[in-house]
Amino acid sequence: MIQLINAPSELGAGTRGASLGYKAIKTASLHVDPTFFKRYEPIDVETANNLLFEHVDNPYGKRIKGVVKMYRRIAAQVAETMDDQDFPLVISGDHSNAGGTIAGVAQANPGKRLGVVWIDAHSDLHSPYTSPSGNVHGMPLATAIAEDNKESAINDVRGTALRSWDQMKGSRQRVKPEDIVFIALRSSEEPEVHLINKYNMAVHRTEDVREKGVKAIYEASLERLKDCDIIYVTFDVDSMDPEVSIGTGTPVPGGLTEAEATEFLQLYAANEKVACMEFTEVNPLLDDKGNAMGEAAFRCLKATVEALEKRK
Ligand code: 6HN
Ligand code: MN
Ligand code: MN
Ligand code: MN
Repeated sequence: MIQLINAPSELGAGTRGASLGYKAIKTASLHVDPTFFKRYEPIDVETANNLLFEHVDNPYGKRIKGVVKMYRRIAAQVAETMDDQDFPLVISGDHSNAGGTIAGVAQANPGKRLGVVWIDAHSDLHSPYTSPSGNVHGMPLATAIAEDNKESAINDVRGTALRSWDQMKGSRQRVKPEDIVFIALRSSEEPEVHLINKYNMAVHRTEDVREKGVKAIYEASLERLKDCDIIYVTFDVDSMDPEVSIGTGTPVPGGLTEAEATEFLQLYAANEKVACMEFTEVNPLLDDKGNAMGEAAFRCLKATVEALEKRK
């Protein structure tokens, strides 16, 4: 059974509104498939968005204590869902939550090698030592590989931010860095590029998708992850071009079309190795075309769920 998990935390984002992403997607469903969220009623993860109203005291890991709280809650829910042999499909507010999702997948699958497909304009490989913004949604993938990247440090991190960061990244890698594949990546800062090169992570840019086609890139990603037992696929909607995805916190030109994104999601959803997926970073407050982003995300979600259903 597919289990939607609604985790509308926006503590890791730099702009406000991603906690409304799930509501935007649900509202969009009314025009397209009004019974969808009755058939796939999500489990709600309790948020800590009340912390948005408190003073930010960690410039290099803004609201990081709250993000750690969300990690624990999301990891527990994802692990429980997998223990129940259901498929967790997480709809999260900002992308920091994905670190909790990955922790939950790892927890429920001890001894299994976990690969990650990161469909995103960004690589989200920062640590508090390297982050240019201090926004924790730029850090989840570094927690999955337990990477400080101190050799690229630009920030002098101390105190509670450090303790929270150590809690987030845990003491061991949940994912091997060479088991990460990026799709539609086009905005990384220097410390992230350093890690991508150091660990030889696989990168497929939008141009590569255009040149070779979605299917070929999908197949290349599977070849790369052939020694992995299970795969987690994350879908940051800013992987799509701002023409589709203006309703997101950090849009970047040169992204996927909705059709390309949908084809990727359908292919991954149909693959038995894929054990968990996540949709993230829908922000209707930034959408200048009504709820266009929520509508596109809902169409992508529906196509994903239909492909998952066909597996059985
Ligand atoms: N996301 N690399 C930038 C930063 O502030 O760390 C942007 C991160 C965006 C994160 O979209 O999930
Ligand atoms: Mn992201
Ligand atoms: Mn992004
Ligand atoms: Mn709007």
